[in-house]
Amino acid sequence: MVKWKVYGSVRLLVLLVLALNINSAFANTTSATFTRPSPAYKMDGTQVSPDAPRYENGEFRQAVMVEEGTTNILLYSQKFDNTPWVRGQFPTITADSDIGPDGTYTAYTIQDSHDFLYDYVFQNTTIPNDSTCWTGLIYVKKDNVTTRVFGLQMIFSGGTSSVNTTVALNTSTGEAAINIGMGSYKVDDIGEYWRLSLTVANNSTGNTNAHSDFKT
Ligand SMILES: [Ca+2]
Repeated sequence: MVKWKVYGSVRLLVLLVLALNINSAFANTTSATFTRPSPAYKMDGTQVSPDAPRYENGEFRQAVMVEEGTTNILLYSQKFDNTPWVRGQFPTITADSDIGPDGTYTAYTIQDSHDFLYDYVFQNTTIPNDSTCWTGLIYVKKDNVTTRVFGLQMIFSGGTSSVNTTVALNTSTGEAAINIGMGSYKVDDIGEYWRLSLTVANNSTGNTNAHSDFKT
């Protein structure tokens, strides 16, 4: 296993994704309707109620965000001290210890406890045996630490050919790179946070367990 040297803590707010229910519709030429059966999140992590459109800054001021339907399959995706989440190497987790990207005091602090071992938090989820692309998304607070490498990882296993991908993020500069496996990633600058997402395809070889983790 690759060993990353890490100091300090990482503050983050995770919204792990996976999803469905496409649901935006514009009715006719004289009036438009918008429906969405579940809550959604703006770029800054603010939750928006069902059937309420999300407005983001676009090229010509505010615009309605329309995306493909998604469903978050992770449980307690902003509460890392709840049962579905498991700690590896036992990092210290402190709930509601900083301001999150949505302005609420709900960010968790993950305190790294080993310089030369990963400290990680993960959750396992069942996924279908197909070639669906899955996206993990996490908000990580910016800092000036240049020695830390933060990782977001997805492992699909249980079949004859597992998938294992990690994207590493420099929390100081926002630079990122895939350092294990194959996939695509994106980093958005959201005020005090980096919004890091990783998209990885399953491979129809029998993998039905999705391990999602973040680590330092
Ligand atoms: Ca560590």
